[in-house]
Amino acid sequence: MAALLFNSLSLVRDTSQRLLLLAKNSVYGASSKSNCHHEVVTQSQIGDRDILIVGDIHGCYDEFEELIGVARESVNGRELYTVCAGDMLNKGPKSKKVLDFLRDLMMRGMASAVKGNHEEAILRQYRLLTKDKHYVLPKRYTYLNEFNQDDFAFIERLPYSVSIPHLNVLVVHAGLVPGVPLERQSCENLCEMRNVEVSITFPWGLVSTAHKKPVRGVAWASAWQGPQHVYFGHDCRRGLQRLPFATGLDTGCVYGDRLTGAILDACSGSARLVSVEAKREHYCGKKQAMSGEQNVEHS
Ligand SMILES: [Mn+2]
Repeated sequence: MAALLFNSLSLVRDTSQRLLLLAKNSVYGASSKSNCHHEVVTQSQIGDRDILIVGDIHGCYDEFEELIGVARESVNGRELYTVCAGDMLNKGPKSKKVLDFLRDLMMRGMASAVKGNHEEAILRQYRLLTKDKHYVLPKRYTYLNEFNQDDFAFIERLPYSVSIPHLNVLVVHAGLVPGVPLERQSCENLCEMRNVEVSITFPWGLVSTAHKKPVRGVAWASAWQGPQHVYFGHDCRRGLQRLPFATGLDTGCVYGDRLTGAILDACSGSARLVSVEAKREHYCGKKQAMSGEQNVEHS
């Protein structure tokens, strides 16, 4: 790929050899994230297990446990491989329990998970705590007092994407800029974007800009044309999204709606959805989140 950098702009050729000028807030090159890495899950790791991909859990442990149970029942009690699409923690009532449960699944080779913007937010609080021993956690983060160093290290190690190549599937928390290879996507966008704006600019060609708020451009998933099918969360405003090459799974469990997962057939990768109802409204703020007006960190 040819690449040319101009301050905050870069000119690259995309996977279809079209010229792309990537603006700031868009994608190119190394991320500022300190630990921006990607995980690949191979066929030999998964074996003959179907895969359950789960949308934003946000500390809703009871619903998460129930969803896994319902999903297992639907495959006649067989073991599943679970992949969480980010924002497993924060906002909801039992983040520590979700973390412990997920880590246990991972240690037994039964799960993977990507980092979401809420895991990033937790790590920011952790960095403030380690920098200043007098730092007082904001009220909404006081539950982090239950977390130990290993817990934060676990969150830090989470990848920004999980690829399942033999099923042509990719899992990220928020989105991708169409036409740009995974290794050139910015990790900020992978866990925060909602929209993409593509415009033709003389003499550069196509300009792709990612937006965190769904104000300008279109839902990135509607512009995504593969090659992988992407499963993602983060966008409870749009809720369930079923598109030819992308499936959005954030159905607002923490706001009292549903927790949704996709069960992928081990051989064909074909997906069917499964969901459970939220036990209650765990977090007030649905109106703001649904309107897309909230600060991205809080949505
Ligand atoms: Mn999110």
